[in-house]
Amino acid sequence: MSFNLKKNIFGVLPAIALSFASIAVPAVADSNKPILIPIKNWSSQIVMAHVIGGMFESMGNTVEYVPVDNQASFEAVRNGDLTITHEVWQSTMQNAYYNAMEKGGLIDAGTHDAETLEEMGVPNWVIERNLCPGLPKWEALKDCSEAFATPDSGGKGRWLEGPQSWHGDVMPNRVKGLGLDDKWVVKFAGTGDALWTELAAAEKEGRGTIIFNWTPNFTDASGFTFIEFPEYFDGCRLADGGDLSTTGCGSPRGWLKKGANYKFPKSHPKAYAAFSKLSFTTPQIGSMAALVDVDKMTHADAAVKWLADNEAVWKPWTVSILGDAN
Ligand code: TMO
Repeated sequence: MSFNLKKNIFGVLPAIALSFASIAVPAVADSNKPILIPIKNWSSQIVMAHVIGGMFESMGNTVEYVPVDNQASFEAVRNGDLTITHEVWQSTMQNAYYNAMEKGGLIDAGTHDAETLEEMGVPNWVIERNLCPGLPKWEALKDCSEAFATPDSGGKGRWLEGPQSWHGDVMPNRVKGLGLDDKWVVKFAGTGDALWTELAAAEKEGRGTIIFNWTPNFTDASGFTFIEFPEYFDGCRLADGGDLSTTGCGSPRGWLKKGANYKFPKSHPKAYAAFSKLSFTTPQIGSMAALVDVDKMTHADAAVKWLADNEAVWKPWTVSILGDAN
């Protein structure tokens, strides 16, 4: 087995084999098969995919980026169509994550330092201009919907949710559960980027806006306030057994996890060790998003810059216990 692996590497990657030969040959080498990394549809996830891919490449691995639907991606990790998943948001993804784990094939690869929240909110200037007196308490929404009406909202306030593929009907059920459906209507953004377009447009036009947003994100730095809804509890949502007396519950503050296909630690022991060690903070993830959403870089360029600016953060994760940093 180790003979075959060695032959494989020496045959297919002669340049790397040479550099191995000039130092000690490590006891366990990573497979030369590409590590399959998911690309979803929000900025920090895509930049982080390239950041982690760049880390793996710096260790001599090859990577491939695979565009995936978020909810289907956990099954893809389970069956090996993806090697890793690097941003598992508790509030909206824990069910799919634990379902895949229970079926077998997806393993827990640790937790980021950042705490997460995915929730409706307003840019701070909505509060400063007092466009909805009483915010951030949700009860304020009973009396300010007119200030949030748009041409497509039929006279009600527009509650701008992210793309429907992210959370299904959680928000329509929230609005009904809170008894706000005669005042507010949920509209789904076509893309994540449409949320930031709306933020900029509303500020320019000086009108109120309420959008779905999350932390960590670039808006942590620019000023955004999440609305305080009735507290989340396990089972309050419709999909988890709740009914309209409970679906008004807000989102939980939660963890941000990583996962991997169960073969990853065996096929790529060094990359797996680095992946299980890596842990990003709220400002680190916010800065990955900001390079794209504020500075307008491409995701790939943003990752190159982030890696160059943060070597002291990520390099230590790539050093294996064999002292072989490759
Ligand atoms: C999964 N997201 C961070 C977009 O809510």
